[in-house]
Order: sequence, then structure tokens, then C-alpha cells
Amino acid sequence: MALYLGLDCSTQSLTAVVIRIPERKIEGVWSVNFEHRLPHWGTESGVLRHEDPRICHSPPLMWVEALDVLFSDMKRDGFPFEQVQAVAGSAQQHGSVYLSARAEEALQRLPEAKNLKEGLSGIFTRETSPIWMDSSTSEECREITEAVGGMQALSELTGSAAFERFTGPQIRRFYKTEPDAYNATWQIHLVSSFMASVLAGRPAPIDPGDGSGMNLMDIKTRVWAPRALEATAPNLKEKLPPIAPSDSVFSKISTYFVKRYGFSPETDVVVWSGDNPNSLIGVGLVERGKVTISLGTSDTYFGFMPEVRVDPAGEGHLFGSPTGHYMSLICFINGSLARERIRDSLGLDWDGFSKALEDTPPGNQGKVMLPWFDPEITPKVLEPGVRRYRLKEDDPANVRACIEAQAISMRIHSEWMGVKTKTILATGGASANRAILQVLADVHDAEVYQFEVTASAALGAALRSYHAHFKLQGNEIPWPEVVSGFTDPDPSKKVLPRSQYKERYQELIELYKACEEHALRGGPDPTPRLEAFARKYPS
Ligand code: XUL
Repeated sequence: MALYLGLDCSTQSLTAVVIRIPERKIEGVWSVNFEHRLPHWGTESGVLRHEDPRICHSPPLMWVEALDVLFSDMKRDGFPFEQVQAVAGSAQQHGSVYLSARAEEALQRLPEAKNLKEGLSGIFTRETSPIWMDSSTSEECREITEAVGGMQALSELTGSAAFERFTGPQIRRFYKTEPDAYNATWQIHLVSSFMASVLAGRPAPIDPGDGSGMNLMDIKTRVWAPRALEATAPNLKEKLPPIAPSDSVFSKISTYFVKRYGFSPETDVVVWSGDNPNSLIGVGLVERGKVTISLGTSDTYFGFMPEVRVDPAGEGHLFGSPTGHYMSLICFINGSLARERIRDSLGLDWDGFSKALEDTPPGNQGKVMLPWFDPEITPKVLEPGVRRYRLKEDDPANVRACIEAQAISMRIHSEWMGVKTKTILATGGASANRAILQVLADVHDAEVYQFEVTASAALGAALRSYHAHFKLQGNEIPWPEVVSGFTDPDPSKKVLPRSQYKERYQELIELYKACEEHALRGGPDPTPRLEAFARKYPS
């Protein structure tokens, strides 16, 4: 009997999922919400808001402090830390942590520290970390793209066009705006490799899954790409940790955690990865066929991909999968952030939100919203602002307009992946809402399964720790076997597409495209077409 621990350091919280092997059971789930449990950091849902809405940072010491809070909660609940064989982790992608030369010694000396926060304060050359919601680096994106030889060249080299939130453009901005601090930086980590370093008490490598969210790694060979590094900042290679396979154990756990919480000194620490690559495992996408829609702070749409295929429009991404293959992904910033804003502006709770959704007809009588509360990633919208067509701001139909917009946008912007989806796995907080899943099923004309475990990234990390631990002992378990029993969709949680609405949604998808054309590229006003749609489908 053995326990495997998976941690997920997301935008809003730090979560632990523990699995028990060979019983193949989830032993427990614990979570620490940053805003509520660590209010002294002054974040809003884990993010430090800036007067410039494009700038989004988080304090790295908050994530570190959360680790002590999380393990203390588990200890209070009598969790048997000594039975944990290995720990792997997941973190929000793209965010970067800038360490000074003091960091190495501070990590080593953690066992003597009063707590993690105290032991690791003063090790940063940048006190706050730019995170994936930051969109302040458009100029740097242009510069990098040009230096590498254009969007197509960068995309083929690194798996993605340059994106504001990707780590390379963020590093370039830091180098340009704070050159002294950049020069004083010893190592630049991702949130994932930083948290892994804390657990191990020494610098951790970056895995190809998270490395591919940087615009710095050669997506085919999985090594740092010299052309991309040169285009980004000087001496960057020496500041980046090495890249190591996602299923490698790189250290034993730091004595700090042995002394304080009772972990065994033999506990293996596995290389961490990004939340999306971890979720790929956590929902069992280890072979081609299905796709996942993750309804979290951001919404993501992703699938397993056996071969290299990049988005010619430059909107989507190709990341490394922890299985050694690839995954395709598109990310929407206005996910739960948009749903919460609508809920609050209409004075509803989640039940009221679901009711408003159920009380409005599919197609919403031609009332359409482009829910760009924050700058949007897909499609690229740098000047935020919600656009409404035939929709007043206080109309309860805003609920359906938001949910339909999110579902349709996913459908339109995932066409490059070239898979006609028959089965969608829904995960993340909002996947518990069946009314939302019905919209997804109808818009995508696919069956949608709701997942039991909403913490799919942390579960994926727990499964990765189990896989890596066995591999280290010379007993590599095939991935379908690793995930089996944990990620099988529950047939009673299936939502079917309703054929009577198929044609209606096909029409609405075209109209939604016209709204995007109008809002982004000066296309004709789609209002008359929406009015005709409303007459055709009044209820
Ligand atoms: C993916 C992305 C987000 C973050 C959120 O590219 O930016 O999904 O990983 O945690």
C-alpha cells in the first residue's frame, strides 16, 4: 500500500490530491484558497491587480506560504505523510520567478528555517511574478517574432506564435525595463519548476510540457532553441534551468518537509509540469480521440496529439504532453472570470445563474455577447470591453449569451486541430453545472461527460508521481494502465447533444463569427441577421 501526492499551484489556490495504490483510490483532496486563507497578500483571486489592466502579477512567496498552510491542514487531519512514495506537481503555466544567487543557499538551508516564507524571503530579483493573465508584452512579442523570422517560423520552432503571457516575451520585457535586475538574476524559473525547487530544496529542471509555453524551447527536439533565446535576452541560456523529461525523478524531498510534516526522507520529487499537461493525464487523454474542456479561471480546450501540428492562424498552441507526445490547446482568459462578473452584475448566486440559463431558449433569441471583460487571448483582444448585440446590460439573457459565446468560441477557434469531436470531457469548477454542459453538448454536437474529480490537474500530478516512481524502479507502467480506474467517464454523468437544436446552433455559429468580424476587423454590423435569427427561433 502506497500513497502518491499531486499538488496544483493554480492562479487561485494550491490543491493536493492523494491517490492510493494498488487500491487505485483517491485518498483525499485538500485546498488552500489564496485570497481567503492568505488575505495579507492583498490579491484578488490570487492576482495583484494593477491600474493598467494588462499587468497581472502574483507574489511567489504567497505560493510558498500556501504550501506550509496546505501541509499543516493535512497534518491537522492526521494525514500519514510517511506513506507518500513520490510527489509531483502542476502549476499555472507561463508565469515566471526570478531568483538571485542567494536562492541556492536559501533552498539548501530550508531545514533550519522557521517556515518556508521566512526561509525564502529575499531570494528574488523581482518580488512579483508576471503570470499568464498578463498581456503587457505586445511590443516584445513583435520584436521576438521579427528576430526569429516571422510568426510561422516561431510557431514551427516553439509550437506557438508569440503570446503576451508566454515566458519569453515576459523575460524580454523584464530585461528591457529593469536591465540591472535582469543581470542580477541567477535563475529564471516557471511557477512549476520554482515550486518543485522548494519541495526538493534545490533548483529543479523545467519539463517539456511547461517549457513549450515559453516561446523558448524547440518543440521537436525539446531543448532550448538558440534562435529563440537570442531573440529574447542576452545570456539567457545560463539563467534557465535544464529541461528534463516530465516523468523523471530529480531529487528526494527536502529535509524541511521531513522534519516538519513527517515525510519519509526517501520521498521522490518528480519534475513538475504545467496545469494543462497535468490535466491531460488527470482526465485520461493519453490516446487520440476525445478532447477536454476545462472550465477554470481560464477556460481551455485541449486534446492529445501524437504528431507535430501547429495552428496556421497562430491562435492555438502545441505543448509537450507528459507522455512524451504532444497536446494541442487553446486558452480563453474570460472563463470563470466572465461567468462570475455576469453572476455578480445580475445579483445572482450560482443557482440563480443556472436558472437564468435554463429559462432562456437555445440561440438566446439572437442576443449575443462577446465576453471580453479582460484582454482576451483567443481571439486576440488587447483592448478589453464586452460587446453586446441586441442585448441590454441588465437582461438576465446575459447569462446564456456568455455561456453560448464561450462554447461557440471554443468550437470556432479549435478547427485547426482537425478533429471532429464526438466526446468531450468537462472538468474544472464550472463543469459541475449541467446547464452549462448542455450548452457545450448542443454547440459542439458532441456528448459531454462531467468529471467526478474537478481537480484534474492535481490528480494528473498524482498519477504522474505514481508513474515516475515505478519507472525509476525499472517498472514502467503503460499510460492507459496508469490512468485506468481514475479517469473513466461515469456514464450517468453524460449530457447528450439535442438534435433538434443542431441547425439552430450551426446558424448561430456563423452569426457569432460575423460578430467577431464586426468587433475585431470592421466587418458589417450583424444586427439585422441576428434579428432575422430571432424571428426564426423565437423560443
Ligand atoms: C494556458 C494558460 C492557462 C494557465 C492557467 O496556456 O495560459 O490555462 O495555464 O492556469
